[in-house]
Amino acid sequence: MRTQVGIIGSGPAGLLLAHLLNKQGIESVIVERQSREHVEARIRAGVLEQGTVNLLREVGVHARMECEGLPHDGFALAFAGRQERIDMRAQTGKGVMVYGQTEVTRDLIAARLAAGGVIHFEAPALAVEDFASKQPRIIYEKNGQRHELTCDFVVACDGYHGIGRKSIGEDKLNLYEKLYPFGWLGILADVPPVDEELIYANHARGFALCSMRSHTRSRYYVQCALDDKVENWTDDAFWDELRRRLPPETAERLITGPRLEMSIAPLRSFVTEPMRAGQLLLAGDAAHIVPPTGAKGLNLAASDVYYAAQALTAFYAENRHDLLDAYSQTCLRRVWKAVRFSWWFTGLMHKFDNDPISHRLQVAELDYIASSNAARTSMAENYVGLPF
Ligand code: FAS
Ligand code: PHB
Repeated sequence: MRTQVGIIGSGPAGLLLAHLLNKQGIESVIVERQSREHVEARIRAGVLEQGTVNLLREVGVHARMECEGLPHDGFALAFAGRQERIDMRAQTGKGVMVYGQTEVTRDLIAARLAAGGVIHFEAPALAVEDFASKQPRIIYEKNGQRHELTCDFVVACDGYHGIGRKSIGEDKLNLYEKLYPFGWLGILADVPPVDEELIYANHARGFALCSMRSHTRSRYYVQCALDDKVENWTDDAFWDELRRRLPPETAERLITGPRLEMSIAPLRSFVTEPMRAGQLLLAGDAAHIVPPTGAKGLNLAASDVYYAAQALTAFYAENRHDLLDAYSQTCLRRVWKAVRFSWWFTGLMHKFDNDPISHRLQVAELDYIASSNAARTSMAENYVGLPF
């Protein structure tokens, strides 16, 4: 089998890339390890930057987001028993869209298949071969049979555990990694959100986040130990711990209910350099991971594939190689700024040790941000997303 661009992975990166390429008349095929049901059941990110919203509009996969998504102009920082709002719209002229990654993925898959796009589900890629040549091949398995997909280019959008990086050989890459000594315990429940906007809470017991998926479905997180387990938590234990970490008047408003889902995600900062080897490009989590504190993961995947689509379009339309040659550097310039913001915001909001001065320093910085227009602007412009 042959195509112009072979894509590994049907997460947000792979799906959005296929749509962007299709818009330019460039053919692609996606191979995805999991079933469609599995991919569409994943519960992950919740916040879309304006740039990501613009790309979904550009590829015409925005109708449900416009209808069901929640435009937000601000979020709150909760600390020392109080809540301070960061007005993104006033500080930057921009906001964000609260619309779950689960829905984005469902919308992108449905639109791709409706347009006749090819997504091979339950088709794990085993390797990428000959990516130094002009005819790289994706070796994948489907129904127990081994298949080869010959391409002009391969874009590995296969996440942190994918084979894209491994095909290049991690010994040939510069890998930067920081593991955080805690995780996020998340609950999804059909209860109204405690507030109209997101609340990021710093507390001596640990971090908490109040988010949502709609006016009737909420997503909450509490920082937990790395070795914690979902089975250690009853629903009530989660709600009690969340209440302890919120300002009293917010905690009083909390409406609780039974979990639809509960899971623990580890936190890491991870960057791969470079993000290209010959005709093989890396995009999204395949190349970098950020702690979800800054809501950057999904949005970095979007900017990577924006740059990849621009570079591939210049190649096919004008036989230009310059954007391809600059792909890695262009992506990484934005990636590292988002990695830095996510690392900084994670350091500001989470409990790292039991040293009393650590929490006092965090509260002092939060108090400074609340009282400084310059600090609020800096935080807001990073949160809404730096320009593509
Ligand atoms: P993805 O991991 O989404 O997609 C990769 C795809 O490749 C998957 O479908 C996988 O099955 C497939 N694949 C892997 N190996 C393959 C192979 N060998 N062959 C074929 N297919 C293969 N970000 C936020 O901004 N906020 C959050 O709250 C947040 N929460 C998260 C919670 C968890 C548990 C995880 C893991 C991530 C979370 N993220 C969050 C980050 C997340 O949203 C990612 O940034 C986003 O999914 C990135 O999209 P992709 O790069 O497409 O990678
Ligand atoms: C979510 O709604 O899942 C969410 C929102 C903001 C974050 C992380 C996760 O920073």
